[in-house]
Amino acid sequence: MNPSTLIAPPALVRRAEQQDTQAIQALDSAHFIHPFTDHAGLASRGARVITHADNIYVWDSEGAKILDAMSGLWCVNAGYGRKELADAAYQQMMTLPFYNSFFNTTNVPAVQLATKLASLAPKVGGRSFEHVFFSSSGSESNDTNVRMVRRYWDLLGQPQRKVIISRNNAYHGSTMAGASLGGMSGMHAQGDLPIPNITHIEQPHHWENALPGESKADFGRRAAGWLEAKILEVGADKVAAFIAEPVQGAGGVIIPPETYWPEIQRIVDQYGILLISDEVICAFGRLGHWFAYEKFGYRPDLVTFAKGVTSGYIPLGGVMVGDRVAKVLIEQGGEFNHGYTYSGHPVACAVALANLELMERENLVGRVKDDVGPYLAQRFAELNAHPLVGDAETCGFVAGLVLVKNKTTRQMFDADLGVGMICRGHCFKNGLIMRAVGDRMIIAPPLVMTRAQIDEMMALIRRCLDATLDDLRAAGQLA
Ligand code: PXG
Repeated sequence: MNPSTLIAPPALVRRAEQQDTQAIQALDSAHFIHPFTDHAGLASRGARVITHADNIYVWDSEGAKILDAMSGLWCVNAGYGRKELADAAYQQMMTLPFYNSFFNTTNVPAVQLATKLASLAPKVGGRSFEHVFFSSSGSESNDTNVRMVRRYWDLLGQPQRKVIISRNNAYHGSTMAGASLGGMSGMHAQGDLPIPNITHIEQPHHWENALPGESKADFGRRAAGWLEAKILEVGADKVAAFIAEPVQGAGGVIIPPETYWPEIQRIVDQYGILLISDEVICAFGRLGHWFAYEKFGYRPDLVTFAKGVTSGYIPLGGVMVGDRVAKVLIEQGGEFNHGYTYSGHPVACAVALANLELMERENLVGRVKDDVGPYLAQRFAELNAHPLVGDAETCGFVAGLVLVKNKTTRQMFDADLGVGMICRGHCFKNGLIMRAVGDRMIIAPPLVMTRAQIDEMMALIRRCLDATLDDLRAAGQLA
């Protein structure tokens, strides 16, 4: 490790720098159980130690500067190194670092944030979101959704409405309810999931699930129809809610056809079931709107949020509770026996307020919608000409492409080859963080990214695709 190659890390971080990378890796392996990690494999390689960050870049303990096209984990919307957010946390910690909001108490930042979020949530079809329930993560928020939805139907005298319909390959978190709502078979296989009364339909993934020659529009309507078929299979009087991400994130940036959401809205309306929009990734400017349901024009009853609300600077999540549910819970519900120690944490809420203020001041949402978002769309679509690339498309500031063996026949590579991981390896080597989901390569850049930085990122992506192509040619996997 050569600390002199590091660019002005803050003092606190520098202390970690002065330790040896290998020593940190050894301690990491000895004591730290990471999320979703094969620890035997990690111990043999050693974890990459990320030490500091600024704007859209992170640095590791070996001094490598890496363009973070994943915003940390879909969350650092305002970019790294924002002093305003650190100041907000400091001020709030010195004023009131913690107090609970259980026993008829409240705190000012939580009230202000709830008010602010209510004002930012667009009203569609006469429905509004005047109420917010706070948690500390997306997973907790989705557990809250399950509790709230069941409570709602109990209060309405329909306790048999227990079933929540979700989608295969969805991600809704890692708690028991979150993982059950999610449609990740690898997660279900560990832990006897899903929990009862959660069932799944197929995702609206045109590339994988369309019939030969089926247009995106036709496929979108057909894919929405799977919800109606499932409602009828379960029994319409037993279905409580449908939950979905506006655009599936962790599943590989699966962007639904434009016809999908309107048809979903028609179906949930027809059967009177609640609609939950899980916007943990998609809200707070990611798709060029404060909330993504506005982009697609549907009317959810509950909206899950987390990540971007604080730009990831501090854990905070929650549920925007629409009038339909709030009215019943508040007017008929009495005490709802649910809540977390950190619901409405004053420091987290103060940081969120500072983050939203910063996003407004810098028009981060508007520029994704009208400026850098369309520019990214244009530049990313150019990748469709690359011999390895199928279906490169963006939605606001998320983007995905699939690495294919044959573009015309849509033949994929043998999964054992791990082509996505080969590409991801090249990305790291070339100073770019891009995620692989199977053979899909995905990005979700910080919203502060400039056009020049988009060009810089696209040059890196192209270089990594070329290097992957060279490897595959050398291995005789391509013509
Ligand atoms: N819902 C959605 C839509 C998410 O993307 C969660 C809920 C859970 O949030 P918490 O804060 O409990 O993690 C998420 C989280 C990936 C990846 O590999 C994505 C997430 C988390 C971890 C990894 O892309 N999204």
